[in-house]
Amino acid sequence: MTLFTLSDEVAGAQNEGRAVVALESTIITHGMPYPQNLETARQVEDDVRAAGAVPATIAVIDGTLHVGLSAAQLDALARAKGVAKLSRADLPVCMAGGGTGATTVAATMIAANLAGIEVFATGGIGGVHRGAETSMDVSADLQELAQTPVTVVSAGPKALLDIPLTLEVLETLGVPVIAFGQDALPAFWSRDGGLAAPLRLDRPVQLAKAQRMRVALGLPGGQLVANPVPAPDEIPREEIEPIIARALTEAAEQGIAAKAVTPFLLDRIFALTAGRSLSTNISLVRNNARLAAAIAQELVQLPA
Ligand code: PSU
Repeated sequence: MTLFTLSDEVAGAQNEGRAVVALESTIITHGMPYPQNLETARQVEDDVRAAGAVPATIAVIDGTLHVGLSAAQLDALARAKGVAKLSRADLPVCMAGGGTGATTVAATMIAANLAGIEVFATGGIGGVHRGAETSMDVSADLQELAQTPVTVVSAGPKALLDIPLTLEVLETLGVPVIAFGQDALPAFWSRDGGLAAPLRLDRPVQLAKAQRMRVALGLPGGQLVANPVPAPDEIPREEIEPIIARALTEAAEQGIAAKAVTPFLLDRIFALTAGRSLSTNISLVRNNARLAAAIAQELVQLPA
C-alpha cells in the first residue's frame, strides 16, 4: 500500500541527498486568516529554498497524504473552508475515508518520519492548556514528541498554554526542550517566556548531532527546539499576557472546547492586538523555517 505521495521537488531532493524540511498545514487552515495564510505558506517555502533546503508542506487531500504540495494544492488548501484538523487520532480515519485535512504538529511529525524527513518547522507546539487540571486538555503534540524521531523547530510552546505544566509533561516524557542561542525559554510571541529553558544549544550542527545521538542510543522520540522570535517583531510578555487572559475568559464564557480552543484564541488575540500578533506569528514561523533548513543541511552531512 502506498502511504504517501511525494511532490516532484521533494522526490528530486531525496534522490540527490539534499536537505528537506517538513512544514505543517494546520497553521495555514486554522492558525491564520486568508490571505495572510497563503502568503505566509508560500513565503515560508521560499525561505526554506533560499536557505538551501527543499520544503515539504504536508496535508491530506482527498484521502492521499501529500508530502510536498504543488502551488495549486497549497492555494486550494489556504482558501478552503471547514478543513479538518488532523492529529494522530484523526489521520488514518481521514485517509481511509478519502477526506481532506490539515496536519497538526503531531500528524506532520508522523508523515515526516514516514517520508524520512528528520526536521520540521512550525510556529508553536500545542501543550498543556491552562485549566487542564479540570479540562484534561493536553495536546497530542507532546506524546508525539515522545515517540516520533523528528526535530521540531518552534518558537516555544504557545504562550496561551500553561507553560510550566507543558515543560513538566515534556520532562516526564523524556523530550529535550532546547532553547536556541539563549538561556530563557521563548514563548511564541515573546523572546522570554519567564522560565529558564531546560537545555540550550547555539549552533545548528549541535542540534543535528543531538538528534542523531538520540537515535543511536535507541531512545524513541524527537526534540523540541525553541527558537526566539526576532527581536524587532516580538511582543513582550507583559504586553501579551493581559490580552491572552482576556481571550481565555472569552473562550470560557462561550464554552469553546477541545480542538476549537487554539484557533479561537489565536483569532481573538489577532483582533485584540489589531493584527500585531499575526505579524509576529509570521516572523517567527519564517525564522523557524530558516533554522530548520540550517539543521537539515547539517543532517545530510552527518554519517547516517
Ligand atoms: N503554530 C502556529 N499556529 C498554529 C499551530 C502551530 O503558529 O495554529 C497549530 C499546530 O498545528 C499545533 C496545533 O499542532 O496548533 C495545536 O493545536 P492544539 O492546541 O489543539 O493541540
